[in-house]
Amino acid sequence: PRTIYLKDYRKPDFLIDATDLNFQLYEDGARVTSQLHIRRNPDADAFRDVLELDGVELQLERLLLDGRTLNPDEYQLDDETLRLERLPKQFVLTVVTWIKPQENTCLEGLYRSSSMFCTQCEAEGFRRITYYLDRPDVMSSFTTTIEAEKSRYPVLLSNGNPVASGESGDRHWVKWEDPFKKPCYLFALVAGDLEWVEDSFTTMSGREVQLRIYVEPQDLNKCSHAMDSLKRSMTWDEEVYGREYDLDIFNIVAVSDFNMGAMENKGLNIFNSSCVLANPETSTDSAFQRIEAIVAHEYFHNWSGNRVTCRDWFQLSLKEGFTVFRDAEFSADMHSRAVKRIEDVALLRTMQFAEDAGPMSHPVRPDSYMEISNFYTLTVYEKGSEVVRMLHTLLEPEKFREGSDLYFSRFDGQAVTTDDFVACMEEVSGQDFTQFKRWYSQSGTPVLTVTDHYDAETSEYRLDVKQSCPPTPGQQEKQPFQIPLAVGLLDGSGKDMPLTLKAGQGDASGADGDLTRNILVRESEQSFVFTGVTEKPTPSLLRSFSAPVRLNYPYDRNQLTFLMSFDSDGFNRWDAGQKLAVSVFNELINAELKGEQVDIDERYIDAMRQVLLDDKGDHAMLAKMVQVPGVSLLAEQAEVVHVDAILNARQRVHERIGASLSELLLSKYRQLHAQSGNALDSVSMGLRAYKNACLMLLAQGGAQESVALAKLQMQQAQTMTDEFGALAALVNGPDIEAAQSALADFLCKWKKDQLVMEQWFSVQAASERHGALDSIQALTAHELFSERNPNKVRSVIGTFGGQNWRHFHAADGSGYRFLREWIIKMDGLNPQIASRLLTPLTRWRKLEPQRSALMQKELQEIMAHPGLSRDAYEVVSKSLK
Ligand code: HT7
Ligand code: ZN
Repeated sequence: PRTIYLKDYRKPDFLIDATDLNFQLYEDGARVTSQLHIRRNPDADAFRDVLELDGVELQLERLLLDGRTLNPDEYQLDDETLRLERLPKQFVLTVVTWIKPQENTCLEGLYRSSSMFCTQCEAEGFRRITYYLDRPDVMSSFTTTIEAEKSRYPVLLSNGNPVASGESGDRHWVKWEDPFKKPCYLFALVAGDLEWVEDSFTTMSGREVQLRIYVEPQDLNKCSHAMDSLKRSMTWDEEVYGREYDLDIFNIVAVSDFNMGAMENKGLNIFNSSCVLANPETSTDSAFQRIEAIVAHEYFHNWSGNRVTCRDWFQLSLKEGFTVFRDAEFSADMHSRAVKRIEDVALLRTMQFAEDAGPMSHPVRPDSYMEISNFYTLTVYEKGSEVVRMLHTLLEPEKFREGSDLYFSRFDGQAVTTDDFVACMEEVSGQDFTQFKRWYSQSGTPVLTVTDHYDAETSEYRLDVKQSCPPTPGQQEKQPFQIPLAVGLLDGSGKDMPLTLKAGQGDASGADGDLTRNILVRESEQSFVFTGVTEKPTPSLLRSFSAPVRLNYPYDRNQLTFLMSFDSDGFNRWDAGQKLAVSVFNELINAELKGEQVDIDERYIDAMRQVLLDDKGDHAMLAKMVQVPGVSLLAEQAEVVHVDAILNARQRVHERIGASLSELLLSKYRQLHAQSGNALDSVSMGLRAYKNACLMLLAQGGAQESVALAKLQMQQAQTMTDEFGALAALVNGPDIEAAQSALADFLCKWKKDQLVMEQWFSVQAASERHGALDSIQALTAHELFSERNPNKVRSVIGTFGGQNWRHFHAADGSGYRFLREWIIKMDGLNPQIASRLLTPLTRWRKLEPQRSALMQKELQEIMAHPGLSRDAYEVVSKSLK
């Protein structure tokens, strides 16, 4: 496959001013007639008189130029392009294609999900519908007419507003008009026998917007949470960003077969049903929170993505990084800011850091790709959001808002770049972000190594900061980054000391006397001196995770327990606990590798005890504080991953927590259980999260009492959080029979609900006890499993590869072999899904030699498979390089 480079970007030679689409939908296929009003681009870099339209798996039925049918010798057609030459300056091209949505298993373009037709066009799906200039910088006015059998497809939807409709015989049609120009990746169509819930929203200028969520009839009772979330998002975007919705209607549709979470098509968002449907009986609190965040994310794209879009796909983070930042701030405002930050940083540290250190490592703005779908990554999304967060920190909220206002007004209706975005931030703040922009162009996770020195005589406290960034594919050497490092200094009683930075010793945001200062690290080695520091402080570094870096500071365990108790920064209190836990784990792992026995440091158990004894703290936060670091985090932090040693260390820690803290855990559990109830507010959710964390710790520690408690909780549960929390505790607890019978009861109760069943599949696929390979194979043979449904494949195969460290990494290589077989099977059906399943195998270089060799062998087998998709080829070939 061909590699596409950012440096080769050229403006389009032709523009499409208007796109009129007509869809005739049938049971055996669809006829698409498009009328494209095309003209030469007056601003083209160097005009070439060749129009190359993208098209994949299309049957071309007719092609007309200004109404005249073209003969096959007047154009050239191959697998991916339709080429026309010697064209007038301006013309109407009519293209008639026949496509087969029924046979579309890759779920790009127009496809069937259950009994409906739906589309997914980002990034390059539109070319599977008709021949087109399928690139985001070609923006066009769309009208769409959909015609289908009325009884099967009473609902016909597209972007914009419905402007006409009619019927003839058993068929009907609706014409939609989108008043905003858009690139074709934002096109959408849905046809089906759907029902809907409706509400309305009055915008800040007083316009009334009709809001609808369309679902299959059995899901009507699962829409209210998404609707409320949508209205909250609309209000928040008006209040925080001054962004008003711009159409008269906003539609959401839930579909069960979808490759990602959701899609922000203009005025017609399409959602994976798991990311929009919820009610308390069937959905956990985490699902409620995830849905709220995704509804917000897609809605926010209306401005950050749709009104202002990307010039090319290298700029993907322009819309995704910014929109993730926006949705994270929304969630932080709706719930606990510290908890949201903890969740986001935990994801970044375990998954994005691993990506950035692996063979697919790429900058936030990649400079090349073979298949763009492979670049919808944690780096583009989550690290991209961290980059925007740093700009927010550097500008502070008011200036950042000014910059965002300038960006939206200057580039409204245009397709632009991350440089354009940063230029707006420079312009309003007067800051120079030349160095800062390295965050977009350099890959890899920077490492900050900090040491300190206190001088009692001068009352000066100095931080010596070194930065470096490891080599990544294609980037051996890195230039220093501009890094905002948030610092606080605690006195002996745990209080923040006012901070004064010595003049001439680097810059920092904020003012002298502030309790947290963002010092600006720009050099590879730099020192910062604080004056008036009356005693040797304990530094609280990288508060709120002010930059996406690895921080090395030689904390001793006493300092960490001190920070856990006293740091005024909630995130850093949690992080001190994490650091303490990781250092204890590393000690255990290293000892085991040397064949030695060490005791588990009592300070860790004591710190856990202190958390459990805390009666005042926020429960959602305490739930995070008692969590034992997962295998993925420990593996990510290791130089070489020794799976058995990590699993054994975790087992020992869990047993020790069970032995030392089970009384406390039991009483905490009982206390929280009595308080938690079934309400959906943040406080109740926090209580349930903490309660279920205690139950899980009891179960993992082997406490027999956990079995009876979990059974009872399951029987009496009024929310899925409690029911599923109890099931998970049984599945990870000491009584295998109790777990089997709970799984059977759960299946019997919920087998009609696909989304609940996805949870049932994944709790088993992740389980060290119940997720041995033969059980996983049995799950894939289950009548409710379907290889055509991405959610099911993710629940079983994705969870097994990504979370089940014991059985996926079985020493005989059986887990790797199984995954390879599934990757090859899925590659023939749905390459995007196959490519994502590859991730755990791509980490082979980090594993100890025997496992590493077994994993590498499976990758080589995949590589040798004939007809491998471009998606899988890119990932496998880069992993083996
Ligand atoms: N912008 C959306 C991206 C997306 C997507 C990309 C590739 C293949 C399928 C997809 N479905 C949705 C999602 C978002 O970030 O909002
Ligand atoms: Zn997005």
